[in-house]
Amino acid sequence: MNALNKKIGLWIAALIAVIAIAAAIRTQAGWAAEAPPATILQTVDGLKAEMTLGTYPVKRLQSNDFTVKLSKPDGMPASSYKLHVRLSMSNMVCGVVSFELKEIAPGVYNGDAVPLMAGIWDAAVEADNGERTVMFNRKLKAGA
Ligand SMILES: [Cu+2]
Repeated sequence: MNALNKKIGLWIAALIAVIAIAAAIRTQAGWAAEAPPATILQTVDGLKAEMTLGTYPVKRLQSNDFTVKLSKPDGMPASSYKLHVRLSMSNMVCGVVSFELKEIAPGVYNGDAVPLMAGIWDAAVEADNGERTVMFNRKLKAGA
C-alpha cells in the first residue's frame, strides 16, 4: 500500500512538472499571454506618459512607430526631455534593443522599436531632463 502511494505521488509530481513546463513554453512564445493594449498611460512622480505603438502587435525585425506623449501634472506638455527606450525579454537572452526618441512636437517623442523576435517584450522608458530621471515601464507584443 505504501509503495502504491509512492508511485501515485511520483506520477502526480511528474504530471505537475509537465504542466509547468508546457505553461512556461506557452508564456515565452507569447501565445498564452494576452497582448497588452497598444496605448498605455502611466504617471510616475507627477509626470504622465502616454505610450503608443503605431502598428500593433508590432512586427519583429521591422521598425515600429513608438510614441510617448509626456505631460506635467497641469496637463501642459513636458518638453526638452531625453527619452531612452530599452526593449528586453524576461527570462530570455535573445538580446536588448536600445533606442532614443526624438521630440517631434512639444512633449511628443517618437522613435523606432525593432523587436528581435515574436513574443512579449518589456519596454523601459527613461525620461531625463537634466534635473531628474523618471522611469516608465510597459509590455508590448511582437507578432511574426
Ligand atoms: Cu526572446
